[in-house]
Amino acid sequence: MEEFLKYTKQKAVKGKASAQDIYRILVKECKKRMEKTPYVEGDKKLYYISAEFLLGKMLSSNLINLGIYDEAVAFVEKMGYTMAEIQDVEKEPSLGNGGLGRLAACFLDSIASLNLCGDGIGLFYHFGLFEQKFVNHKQMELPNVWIEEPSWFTKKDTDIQVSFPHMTLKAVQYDMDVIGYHGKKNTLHLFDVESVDESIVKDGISFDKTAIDKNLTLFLYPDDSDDDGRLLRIYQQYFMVSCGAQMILADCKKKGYPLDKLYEHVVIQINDTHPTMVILELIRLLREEGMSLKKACAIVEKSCAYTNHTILAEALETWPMAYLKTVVPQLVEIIEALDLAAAQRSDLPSLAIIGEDERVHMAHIDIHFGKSINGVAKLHTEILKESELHDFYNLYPEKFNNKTNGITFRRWLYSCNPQLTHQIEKWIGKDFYEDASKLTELSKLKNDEEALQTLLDIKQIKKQEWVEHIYRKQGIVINPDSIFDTQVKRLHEYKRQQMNALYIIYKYLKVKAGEKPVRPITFIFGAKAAPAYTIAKDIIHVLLCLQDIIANDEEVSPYLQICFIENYNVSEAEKVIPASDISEQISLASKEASGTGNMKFMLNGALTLGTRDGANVEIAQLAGEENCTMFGKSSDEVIEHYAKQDYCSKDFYEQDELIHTLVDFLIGEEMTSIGDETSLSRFYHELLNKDWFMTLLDLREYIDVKEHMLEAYEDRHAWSVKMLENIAHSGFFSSDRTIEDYNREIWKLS
Ligand code: 8GP
Repeated sequence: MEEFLKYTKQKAVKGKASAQDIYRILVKECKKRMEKTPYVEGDKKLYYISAEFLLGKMLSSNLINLGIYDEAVAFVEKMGYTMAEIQDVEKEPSLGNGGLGRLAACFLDSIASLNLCGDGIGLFYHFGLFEQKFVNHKQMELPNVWIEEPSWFTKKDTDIQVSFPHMTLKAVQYDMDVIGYHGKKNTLHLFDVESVDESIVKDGISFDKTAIDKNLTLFLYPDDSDDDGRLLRIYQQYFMVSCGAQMILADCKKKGYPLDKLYEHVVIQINDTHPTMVILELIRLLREEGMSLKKACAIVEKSCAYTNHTILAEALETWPMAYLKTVVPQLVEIIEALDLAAAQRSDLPSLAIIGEDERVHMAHIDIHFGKSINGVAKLHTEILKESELHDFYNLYPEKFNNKTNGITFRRWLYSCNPQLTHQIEKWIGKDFYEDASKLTELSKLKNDEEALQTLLDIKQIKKQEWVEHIYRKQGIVINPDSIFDTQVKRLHEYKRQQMNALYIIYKYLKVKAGEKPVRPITFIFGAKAAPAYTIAKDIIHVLLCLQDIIANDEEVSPYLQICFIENYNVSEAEKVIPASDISEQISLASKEASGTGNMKFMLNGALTLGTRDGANVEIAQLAGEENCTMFGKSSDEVIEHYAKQDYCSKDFYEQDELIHTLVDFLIGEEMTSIGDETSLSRFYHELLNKDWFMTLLDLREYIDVKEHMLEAYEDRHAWSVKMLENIAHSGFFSSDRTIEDYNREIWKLS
């Protein structure tokens, strides 16, 4: 680390080094070492194609994986800063939206750390997912400007071009080194269009959706509520997969691999259906190489695997054939051929590639013409097999498998919670760094009063840090001795932030009636709503209004507080998760495929308050039911309600006085005096007349168990034992384990 020392001498003496200066030095040092790091080599290579890579800031993560984190911290402190202050300088890449994108980033880290040869392929969005601002209790969207110097990405020479009917777009390639933990490196390849033009973005995030050459890589998930938006998404998807497929085949040719043995050297993991067209594009390119259609299909089927991340019907992409004819006419003949081939395997209309409505079912292409389909938690995979994709499962039972999600502990423990990490090292030694299952040894401390107190003390330190952070960021003063009850995730009705809001109304009314909680509670939220998702934005509005009503009520504010984190992203998650006491995982059972936030909270000693959904089920099994609070109707019951169509929210409203009162509050005097009546009443009517995600079904039980949980917090000893047991049993959720599973059962890399 001579670079650091040289610098210390030059600048420290003069006392002039700014946080920016130090950040630059550290990036330079990392990049120097990364350049020297050899690539992981292998006879077979994985390509993980994804519309999103929600990377988070990269400095700490790279320092950790390069093995120079402690040295860097010492340097930073010598210069009079904390690592957090230096890390703050970096802008977070805005290349993802939620779980699926963050999972892709954790996977890249684990793939390299396990010394597996595997690269990522995606798009280089200039503004990515929008930046969220709150104005008048509402979400506003702005372009998220994140590209800056120094950058972890390097522009590479490429002659890749992608042709559409009226234009050919030249690709620009940005590569980022992905360093494994004390190991070698892989690459993330992100593609941009040469003709992109940032200046067409006006008024927040509006732009001309038809100017494809200029807009293709501006935003992640551009608004698809109209035809132009939907066409743009197809342009994006095809551009991404065509660049990827061209790169993969060129790599193979360069290495001298015969293309008819592609599957021996290449495996492509398709992250949800956004990259599905890679199957079609590979077939097209192989045919251009002179291969027959039949042979090309067979080779591609053996090379591709698909991960499903959601069972929400509206998220399973189907594109009208007419759109595909407009954007990718060169693929249409292949789609029709695959549709015929699929029909020969099964004549069930539910398995067709081209539906009767002339829409192309993207997931069906993956399942028929890929070798594997996996869900992301045990329950999710069971639901896929038993109901959602049951006919497919009957046809291809051998293709279905489960890969329960995981998270990289290097970011979600070592980097975001060094205090806890060091303490764990003191307790059980260093082995857990390489093998997370070793964390179970922590259970031996469950009768050790001193250790348990240390756990509580570390939580308190993290709470204090967060309180200071949120004050600096949003000017909100939070009581660090309150209970931190946190729900941070994308905003979606199925995740039921609205149920939490109704609980807060319940609590508010209780305090007004003189029933004060033993200890103050801080309800923390963080969530972005898709710009065109009106009801989700209404829910944000409800929460922001409540935040204000409570803050301005002298009777209530000493006991209750809401803090809605603005522009919630990976960096915010890294700060709030270690500080939280309660992890809200309250989706309607059967709807959350897995969840990965739930795992991050568990690892950092927060207790789960959750439904039996997604990976919550596995969390409760591992940590022990007694160390979590589970509630709500089971996924079987929920699926039955959908089948019978017998859930009626109005019945709950009419038959339960309490629910009636809570729901009415939404359009009552307090709310309408500061909120937007149209938005509030739209949401009120949605709850009463539709409530597609059954908020009122579980509300009563939610209130009951949450009350108990808050009471249980007062037994600090018992609570700390639960914290310990959660941390001790979180090792299974390391993404290293997940990646080992993928590799053993699907990728088979050496
Ligand atoms: C998410 C699932 O909702 C979540 O349960 C799961 O943990 C995560 O994927 C990783 O598997 N799904 C998405 O993020 C998703 O479907 N995003 C679509 C908007 C693209």
